[in-house]
Amino acid sequence: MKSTQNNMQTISQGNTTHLNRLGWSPFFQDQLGNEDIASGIARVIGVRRNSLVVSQGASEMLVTVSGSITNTREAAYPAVGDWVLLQDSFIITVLARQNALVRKESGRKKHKENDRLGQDQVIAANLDRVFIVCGLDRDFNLRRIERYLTLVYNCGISPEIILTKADLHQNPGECLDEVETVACGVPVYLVSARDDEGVLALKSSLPAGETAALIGSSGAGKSTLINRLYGKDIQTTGSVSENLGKGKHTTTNRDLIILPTGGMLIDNPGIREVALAAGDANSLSAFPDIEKVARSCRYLDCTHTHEPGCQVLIAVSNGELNDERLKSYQKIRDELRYISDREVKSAARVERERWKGVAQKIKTINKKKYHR
Ligand SMILES: Nc1nc2c(ncn2[C@@H]2O[C@H](COP(=O)(O)OP(=O)(O)O)[C@@H](O)[C@H]2O)c(=O)[nH]1
Ligand SMILES: [Mg+2]
Ligand SMILES: [Zn+2]
Repeated sequence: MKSTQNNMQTISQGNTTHLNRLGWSPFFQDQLGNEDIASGIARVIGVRRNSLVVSQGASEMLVTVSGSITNTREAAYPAVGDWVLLQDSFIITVLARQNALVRKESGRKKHKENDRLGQDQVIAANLDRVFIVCGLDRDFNLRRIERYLTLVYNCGISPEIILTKADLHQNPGECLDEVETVACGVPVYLVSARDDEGVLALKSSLPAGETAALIGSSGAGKSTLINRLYGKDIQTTGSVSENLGKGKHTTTNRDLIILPTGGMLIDNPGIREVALAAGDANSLSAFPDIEKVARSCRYLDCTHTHEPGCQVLIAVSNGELNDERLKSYQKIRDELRYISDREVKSAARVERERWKGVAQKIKTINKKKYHR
């Protein structure tokens, strides 16, 4: 206890005001032990192929990851938004995350051959909010929004929705109404390149010291929006940058942007496939309307596909629930079941291996005993 207090003093004498601006909080402070006093604290604001950009509030630097971290699981590797401890220009510790936006690694085909799912990939860590960005052009898709909502809820973060390119749609208000039917109370913002109204509303909702991540398809307008919120073109936008962007993400591009107003935004390269990571298949926060009706189904484990006394099917036939939305719900639910089954199985396999090892040891011990 005493050492923590000493430690706090040491840090507060240092650069804690700078760190607070980056979102430093007691949650992270409490993780520090006495031995950390000499280390620098920093937040990851950019991830490059072989290095990371970190900020200490007043200064930024390029660092690499120490060997012990390189060898850990993908999910434990520092991600944008992580708080880390530095020694020289090495990251030696990644502090425990308050939360993380996680999805399955893309390129599942590669893993299919091995009959296993991709690893969890951390998109961003330590977030106050996540904005799902969707353009009112070809990008507009309610089913994809539902998948994103599920992804974010499953990470324990409250999602919000931003509809961009309102200027490209004849009747953006109609889209807004449609999205509100799947948003179920989640805030929805409408923005356009043509006017400032929506952007200003969004801007005023971003307090200093808070971190928000933007996710959505490539081309949805995330970087354009960040530039407008920033008041200057700092992120590359458009299809040209997307083609160049693959693996060539230049160092001029930041992943975590600190707005002049103090709020922080995490830009993300477009997600081609919304691959859900694990989540509770029996409670889908993105579908409160369906789950509410489902509570009156005759069977507790009703799948809402054929069961007699299924209130969900009745609601669909009455037109109270949308059929497409029910299908989307069932698809997501089945997917999450599949993922958690796989994870349980692989955990069971690990356990079996462990016991095999233990049994082997016991055998050897017994052999020694009896052959004495
Ligand atoms: N008409 C219109 N075009 C937009 C708007 N926002 C973005 N764009 C365009 O959409 C393209 C992709 O935008 P970008 O910000 O790079 O998308 P990102 O991949 O999500 O970062 C660019 O050519 C932008 O100029 C908008 O509100 N209206
Ligand atoms: Mg972009
Ligand atoms: Zn049912």
